[in-house]
Amino acid sequence: MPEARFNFPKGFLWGTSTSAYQVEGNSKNNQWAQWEQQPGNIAEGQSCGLACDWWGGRWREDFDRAEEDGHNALRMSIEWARIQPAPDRWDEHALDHYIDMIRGLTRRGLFPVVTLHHFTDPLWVDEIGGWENDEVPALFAAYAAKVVEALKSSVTTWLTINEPNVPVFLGYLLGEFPPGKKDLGAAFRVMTNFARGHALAYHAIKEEQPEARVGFAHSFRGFAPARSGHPLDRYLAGLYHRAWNEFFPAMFKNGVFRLLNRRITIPEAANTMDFLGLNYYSSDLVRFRVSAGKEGVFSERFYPEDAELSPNGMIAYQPEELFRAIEWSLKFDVPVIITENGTEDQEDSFRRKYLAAHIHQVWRAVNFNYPVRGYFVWSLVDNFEWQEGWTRRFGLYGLNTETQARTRRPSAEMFAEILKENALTSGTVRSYAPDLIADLFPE
Ligand code: IFM
Repeated sequence: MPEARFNFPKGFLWGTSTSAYQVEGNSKNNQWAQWEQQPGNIAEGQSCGLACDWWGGRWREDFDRAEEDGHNALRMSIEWARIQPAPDRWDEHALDHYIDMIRGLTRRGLFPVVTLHHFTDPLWVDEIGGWENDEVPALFAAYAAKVVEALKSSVTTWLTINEPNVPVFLGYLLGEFPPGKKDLGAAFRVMTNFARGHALAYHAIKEEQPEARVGFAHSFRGFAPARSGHPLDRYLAGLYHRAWNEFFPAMFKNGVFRLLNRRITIPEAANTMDFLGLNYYSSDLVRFRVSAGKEGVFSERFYPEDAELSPNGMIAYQPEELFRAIEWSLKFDVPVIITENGTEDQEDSFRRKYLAAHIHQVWRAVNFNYPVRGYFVWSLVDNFEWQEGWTRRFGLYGLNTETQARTRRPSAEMFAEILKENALTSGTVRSYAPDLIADLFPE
């Protein structure tokens, strides 16, 4: 049977995403390392430990894997606590280490996309109150300038902050991330300071490197009313959408945003997004309830009853929502990179279908001429999944944390085949995700 193909444009970025704390290992000088020590914070009492040992040099073998699999890009992050271990000290050796890693990427033909902040803060920042302290945005911008000065000969594409909405919700409303608070006032303050931190870093980076492309990585979730005709479900789904999805990108376009009874104005944040990094995994239904849920809001969020779920129930299979997210993002009028998409799946029984279906949605968007420039799988190798520890395995490659051995999952093979073709073909889908063949390539 002749092969059918969904082709991608030449130069489309294909790669994986990682973050420093989750892969480097032996990262002790930040608030997450401290948070891990407190009983009850991490699943099964686990800890990050050596992680994938990138700080010990195993980035080399993993970058080789990415190159061998035909990736042309890789997203990694820089650990603020390593670069600035104390307020008055820059660690030039740590900078050299990252310079080596970035050279390691470019030598292998992997275009570097670099995140400056991915959930972790140096302990000294935590000790002055973290992002609740209004001084922290400027401190972050100074660190960003330092990194950009050191890496600008090889890096042009920067993400200031990864998913600022996640630590706001999980750290200040749900108590699942450090500092473990449930305090709406603090959540507002941190949200505002993340936005200021992004804005100040954007301007500092541009000053250092005018040709830089600067964005942030945004966690998008769809929120739909559980009962479409129910006014409170509708109101709450809209509220989640505004708070979770709209606040940061709208602020980086307009410099102002209204949420609940507040009008937050940050003039220097206007027009500080050269592109949008979109991280998409799943979407929720929202239902009103008479008592306050764990987020302090009178609602509950859940996946549709008939949704197919990842093995631990963490991710729901709703690929069309990625297309919807891309359509929603068009109003910001900037190019989009899918900076994260993927699923936990130790046995690789669900991931191939999940990835193929989402890549198909990206193709649909590209086919509509929407400005999507790249797609990054979370993640290259299993890594430390924050409060879930090692119980959630997101890698194209499995990791044995005892021996540091990597195992190539079939999803890595499938991704390599897609990249080799620069297309999702019927042959690939038939071999790796046969359940999708009738949907994607109907006869
Ligand atoms: O592992 C995380 C990552 O750090 C941020 N985005 C979501 C991933 C999977 O949960």
